[in-house]
Amino acid sequence: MSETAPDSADGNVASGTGDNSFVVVANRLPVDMIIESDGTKSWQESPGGLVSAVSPVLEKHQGCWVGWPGVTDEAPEPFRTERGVLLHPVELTQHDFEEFYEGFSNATLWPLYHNLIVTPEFNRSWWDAYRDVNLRFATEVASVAAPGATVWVQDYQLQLVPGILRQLRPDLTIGFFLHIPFPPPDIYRQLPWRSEMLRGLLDADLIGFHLESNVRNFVELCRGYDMEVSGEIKVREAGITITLPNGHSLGVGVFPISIDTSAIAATLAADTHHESHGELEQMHHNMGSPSTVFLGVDRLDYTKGILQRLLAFEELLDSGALDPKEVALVQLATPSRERIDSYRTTRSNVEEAVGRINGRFSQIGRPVVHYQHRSVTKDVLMRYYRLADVMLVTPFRDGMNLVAKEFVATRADSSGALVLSEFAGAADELTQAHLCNPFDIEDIKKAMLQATWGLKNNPEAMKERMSAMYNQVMEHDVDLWANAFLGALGALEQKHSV
Ligand code: GDG
Repeated sequence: MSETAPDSADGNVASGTGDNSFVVVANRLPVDMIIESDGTKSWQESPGGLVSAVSPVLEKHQGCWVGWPGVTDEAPEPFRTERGVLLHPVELTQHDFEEFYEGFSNATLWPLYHNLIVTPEFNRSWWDAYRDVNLRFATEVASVAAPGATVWVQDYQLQLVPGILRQLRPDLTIGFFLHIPFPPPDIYRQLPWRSEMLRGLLDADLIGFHLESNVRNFVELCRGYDMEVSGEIKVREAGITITLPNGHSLGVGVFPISIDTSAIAATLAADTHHESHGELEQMHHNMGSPSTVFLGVDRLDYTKGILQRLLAFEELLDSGALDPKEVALVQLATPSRERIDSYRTTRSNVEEAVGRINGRFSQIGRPVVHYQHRSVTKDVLMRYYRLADVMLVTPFRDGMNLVAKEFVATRADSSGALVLSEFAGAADELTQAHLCNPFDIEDIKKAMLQATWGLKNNPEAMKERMSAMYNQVMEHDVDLWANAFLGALGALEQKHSV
């Protein structure tokens, strides 16, 4: 956990002078405020892929991050982190949290954009809250951004911000990046507020998506609204131009997000020290020294397919294809959106399966499934990645999935194997993984067995596969993603101002 201290001596702090030339706005700040029962307040890293990807970018630019501090009815003063990022908190009330965050963002948009894995709920008062909170975020950004600043709006919770910001501050250059999939138009069109939502987004100068298929869906939707679309889909470029009836034009492109490979390399290098003290061996020993360690690392979310991979593992143990004395599965499940019904159900199904599998196949003192419903530090997470023989990433749908890339980045020695869902965005790039259809338990089982068999019987071919994926991740890191997006945004800005 990284702790940051408010630094009220900073010149920018709390002044709201609008002198920030680069502003990122996201629903959450990269740190959450923790309030202990005695009222003591501290900060800890907030979970999730957006923070993992965007934090290193802002640290490099020494920019300003506008977002919610993770607790309701609290408005801490802006402060600068140890790494030089100015954090500008936006207050959310308990009502906002329930209706904007849990409601519209995570019970309407999240399932809608993830192809209806659960049924989205459409609730008019949640939409009102979404509009109110988007207005608040946009107003905060307008107050901190310098004249002519670049503002990078992040993700599905803030799709109205570009439109509001364009009204408030026509001088700004506005980029938008969607971290989750963009659904086929037929699904998007279920949204009762589809036109207003789309209109809000289209006031950006550049919209980025992870995948070509996301851009295709978006462009098809825009064509349905009689917008002029030109150009062709390009990767790391704004290949498509959309022109609105009012003359505003924007770029659209594929910008596959990635990970901070140099930070991972630094963590791994520092961890060599621990290894010399046998930390990794000790962890392996504590698990009962299994010959194959399977690993899952996910926010506990129904999109991630955690239950399906557990059921596949159970069937493999049941059939004797895997020997419970030889294998172990570690599942790290970070708590997420815990009050939403579908998340509660997912947790209870996962925990029931963990209990049942351990009841059926474990020895006393030697569980076959090691399950943790808490977050771990980045250092510890890296050690789990290193410990794993077979990484299991089996989402039903995922914008990208950084966990798959992080695991691969720990494999400079080309060891191990990755079982990866075809429906994770990362499958477009990590084509040497053992790909599987997460809706088909037989297919997950097949991929798990092929990976296990390959590591034992065909190590050279497995090394070639991992080495190809390692090179792919190393050559396409988060810097490339951010530089490509911001470069394309800068080029559009110049074009407009000529
Ligand atoms: C969204 C999209 C897209 C997980 N547990 C712990 C921990 N993590 C970190 C991982 C990774 C991140 O959280 C999870 O990122 P993912 O990409 O896998 O998934 P989402 O949170 O759903 O992210 C996704 C992403 O945005 C970026 O655009 O790839 O498709 O859904 O970095 O390492 N970190 C720590 N402790 C944990 O216990 N410290």
